[in-house]
Amino acid sequence: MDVPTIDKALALHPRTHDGYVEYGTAGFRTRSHMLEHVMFRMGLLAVLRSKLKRAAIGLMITASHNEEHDNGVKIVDPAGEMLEASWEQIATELANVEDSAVILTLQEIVESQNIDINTPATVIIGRDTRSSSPILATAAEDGVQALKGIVQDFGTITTPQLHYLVVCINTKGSYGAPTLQGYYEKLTSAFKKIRGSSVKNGKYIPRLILDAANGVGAIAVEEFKKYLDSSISIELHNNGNGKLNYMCGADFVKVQQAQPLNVPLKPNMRCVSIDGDADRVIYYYTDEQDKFHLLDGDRIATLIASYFKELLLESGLSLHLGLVQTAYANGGSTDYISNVLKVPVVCVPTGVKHLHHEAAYFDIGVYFEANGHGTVTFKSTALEKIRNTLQDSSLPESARNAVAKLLNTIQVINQTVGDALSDMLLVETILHTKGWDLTEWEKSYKDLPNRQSKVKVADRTIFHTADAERKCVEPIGLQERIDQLVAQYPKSRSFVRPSGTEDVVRVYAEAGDVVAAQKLAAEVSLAVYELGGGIGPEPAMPS
Ligand code: NG1
Ligand code: ZN
Repeated sequence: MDVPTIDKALALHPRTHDGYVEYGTAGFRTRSHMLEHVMFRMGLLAVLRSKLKRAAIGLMITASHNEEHDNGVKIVDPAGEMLEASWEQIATELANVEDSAVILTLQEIVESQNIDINTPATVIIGRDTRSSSPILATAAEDGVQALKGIVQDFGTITTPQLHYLVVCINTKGSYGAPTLQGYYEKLTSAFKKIRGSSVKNGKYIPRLILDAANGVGAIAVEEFKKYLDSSISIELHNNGNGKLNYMCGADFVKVQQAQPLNVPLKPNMRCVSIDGDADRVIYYYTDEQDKFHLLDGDRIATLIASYFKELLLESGLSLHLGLVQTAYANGGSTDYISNVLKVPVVCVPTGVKHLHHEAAYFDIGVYFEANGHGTVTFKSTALEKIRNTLQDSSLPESARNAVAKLLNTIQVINQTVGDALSDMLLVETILHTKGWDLTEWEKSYKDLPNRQSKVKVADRTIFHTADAERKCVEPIGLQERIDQLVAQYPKSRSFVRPSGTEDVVRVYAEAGDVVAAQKLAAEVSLAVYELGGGIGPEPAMPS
């Protein structure tokens, strides 16, 4: 390690405040002015991780669906997955030590992880459109260069594009060409091939309205449009002409269960919202009575799983298909998956890192958070089996067609991480194949009415959960109180957990009717406030 060089760079990005930052659900995320030294140090850390893994590591500078004043960084491991859990603690420690202890901490990491410091390192950097992102990206680059790592800066890109690029670079192009052009070409050429020239089918019309949350996804949508030609028409709104994530985007639409700002909705028109870094997607429409209908991540997961199940049946392929959800999945969807689709379903803690990991146990693993973050993973052995089956000339033509369709569909999917725009192309492919509009899609099952709320507490680290976050073990007594409240409402369920991206405790409640869901969410919020050290105004009961 070249100590004078690191020292010099360190002086450019000093730790100017003593707020504690933690590697949470999706990396570090907080007010942007608290992050410059964190970015510099994550540049350093990414170099060490790259040396250890002998592969390129990714750094994505974004705070996703948070407000403009926040920012953050997600570290991407060589196979495109989120940073390995054991390194989250290492990252947190390095982010928080005094400037004077940085070099010592780096040396400790090198020793404890047995890193050969002479191994070359590459760090791939991307950033979203926030005004704080360029400065933070520079800090990260300075960190990489201080440890003599090579920086590959892709500038302003979406989070899933960064994951894609990391995988392509590390697999020397076998997943796809390691360029943005490669990304757009791979996804869109498969999409266009599947739909062919008859872009309309039954109730399916190749037209949609897209709300890009005024984020980086808008840039990607404009690019996609060039490659998609006339295969689908996308009317883009919130393209950056308004405030990032303000009353728009996938998170707003999902949590508020309402239409976004500045998107002119026509009755029954298919609408899509993505989030600020384009890794979440949500569908919705308003009917003739102006009633809002949401088709969220659970709905997308079930659509995809049912489609793969059909393709597997038609092709005669015997592969293990499974679905992964979190506690936020609507009870209506879980019922439908288990009892109608009859596909195995697993529940894991919040955060794609948990979902992705679990999905990888299935030959074909469909995973989605209710908020619209998810994708499909395929085991390499499954891919091989599918490819070999295509060569089997003894198969009936219908089975061969199903296998070919399966292979093309796989190309539309960004398997490296949830990708709003790849997921959208996949949903569009399935709706087109089935000849469905959103009302047809919605018929498959009924969502239970649900509410999400947030409670501010003095210290959210006192909250501990178990059973994939469905039970709260601390503060003591809170779970008993939740159980008593839940027992008052038929078909209800509620749980609480500390957020990993905001300084709040989240409350989820669902019940047989809307009023009950609202009341339950409010009562559980009050219990959190009373037993968990709530601060500020007491949660209000619905009027
Ligand atoms: P937290 O803040 O830990 O609830 C939120 C989402 C996660 C995930 C991350 C990362 C909900 C309830 N939580 O995490 O699912 O997407 O942000 O962006 O939607
Ligand atoms: Zn996001």
